[in-house]
Amino acid sequence: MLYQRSSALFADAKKVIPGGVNSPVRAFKAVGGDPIFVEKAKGAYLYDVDGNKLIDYINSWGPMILGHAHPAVLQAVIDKAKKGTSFGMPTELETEIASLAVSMVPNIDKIRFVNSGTEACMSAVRLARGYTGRDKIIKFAGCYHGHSDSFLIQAGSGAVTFGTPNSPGVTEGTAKDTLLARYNDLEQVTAIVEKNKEEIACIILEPVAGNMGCIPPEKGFLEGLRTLCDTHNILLIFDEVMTGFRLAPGGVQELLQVSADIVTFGKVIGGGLPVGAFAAKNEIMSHLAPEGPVYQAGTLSGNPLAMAAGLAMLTELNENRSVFESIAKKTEYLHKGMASVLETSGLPYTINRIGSMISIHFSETPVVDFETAANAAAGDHFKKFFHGMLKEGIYIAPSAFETWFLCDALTYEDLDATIAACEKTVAAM
Ligand code: KE4
Repeated sequence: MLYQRSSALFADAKKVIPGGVNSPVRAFKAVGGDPIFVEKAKGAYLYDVDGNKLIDYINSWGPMILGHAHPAVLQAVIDKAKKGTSFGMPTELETEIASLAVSMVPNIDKIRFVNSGTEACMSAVRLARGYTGRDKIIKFAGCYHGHSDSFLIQAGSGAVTFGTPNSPGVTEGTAKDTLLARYNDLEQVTAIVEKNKEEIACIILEPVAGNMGCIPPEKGFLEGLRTLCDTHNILLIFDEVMTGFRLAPGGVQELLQVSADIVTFGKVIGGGLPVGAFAAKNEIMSHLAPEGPVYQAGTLSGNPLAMAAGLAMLTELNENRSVFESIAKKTEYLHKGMASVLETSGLPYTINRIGSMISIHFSETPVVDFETAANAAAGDHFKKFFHGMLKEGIYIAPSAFETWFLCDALTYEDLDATIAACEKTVAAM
């Protein structure tokens, strides 16, 4: 595989875009080398500017659950674009996609569309604070809810601490209201709540974590958070930007039968166009402007093209619900194939998987939180694995702190090719 043109384009990009990318994770900083520039994509495949064809396990970080350039999504956008691209006025289309989303997802009466997962999570926290009249939030080390100030707080060693900003520009004033806990550690969260009685507006988490690799909740964790929130009148926010409309039509609330008070969405809900959303029962959503006092707004929120893509995507998923089992089976097949290779490699490894989300960690010990994920990511095993797979034409996340996202356009031949690539890669490590 040659990447000359990608490297040349990257050099050009760096002259006019900070770091040459519009989102840091794309820059390959965690694995080294120059990022790959894409020419086009179709189904399960990426075609880069050097003419390489790659099997894609990122799928734009989740949205492309049916594969790239899905005909129904493309046609919807093309048809809508002919009628104009943005009005800043309500359209019937927004009601259509809102109604469909509300019919698919448990425990929500209303949904507000925004333009990114960050906006959805930021707005959900503001709504929780406005609804409860409380200031503090609890988040979990290793969970990512976008780049809003309140979320860019990282525990030191995973111990509970008042957040200290880990990004310049996040003020101490903001950080003090973000309390940090360890994922899957219910005891610790309970202690934080006890210590901050009546001050916590919400607990926000990825109900299945995907930003420290894929880390499913341990048995009882989500249920325990639900009980804790009910006892202390705290709102439970499920950040389903990754898991929503991916792990089940109704997301994790449906898959694991645990209810959230507010749910946030992104990625799949936009079918690859910029869409985020947050949703809850009317009792909470009625606090949102213009109905209530909690302000939130956006020029391009509910944009016709984005709504058309999202509606086409959700319609496909709603009408072909066997897709969810199909990609879960493909993910299980891939898991078993790679595990059989890694088992005899002599390398320490563990594979986390749920539905169509999967990640490999080069660690003997189970990866259940940020600390164990960080320990597994130390050293250069992942970096070698990433580049080895890339050399074999397989594109996985360029960071150990990401999950892979499978799409239903993958064939079992693609999966076999991936397992074969894994075998060659691991043999050379
Ligand atoms: P966006 O603002 O990037 O649309 O969504 C933020 C977000 C919120 N919540 C969860 C659970 C997320 O995973 C994300 C964004 N995910 C990353 C990938 N880990 C997006 C990729 C990127 O940052 O470029």
